[in-house]
Amino acid sequence: MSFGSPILAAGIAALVATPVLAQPDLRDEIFYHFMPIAWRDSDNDTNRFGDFGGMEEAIPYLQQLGITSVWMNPIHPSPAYHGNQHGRGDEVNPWFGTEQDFTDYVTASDINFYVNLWVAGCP
Ligand SMILES: [Ca+2]
Repeated sequence: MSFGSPILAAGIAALVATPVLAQPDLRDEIFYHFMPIAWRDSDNDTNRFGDFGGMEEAIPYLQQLGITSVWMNPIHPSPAYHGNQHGRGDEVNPWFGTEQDFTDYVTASDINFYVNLWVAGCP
């Protein structure tokens, strides 16, 4: 089986080989789902796309709602206007910010984050 990208293949192999020590029981999680492009713009860019800064600003709101996990549509570079169809799964779409912005966002709280990765859509 080939995944196309050696980086993605290595990432998937690492996930499969690494035991998960503290995986939450998803039946106990309270999820909030959104499309990153359409949620929380922080920099008033031309298209008013959502971005990691805006998502991070919304963490107190999510905590107030009692959210324990966030489920995001793909955050990877995309040729599609909606960002849901994506290319490389090992990069973040610059519409949303940088990899450091993403890291800052997902480490800013104790909320769990899940990102859709359409493996069949990766080149
Ligand atoms: Ca923006």
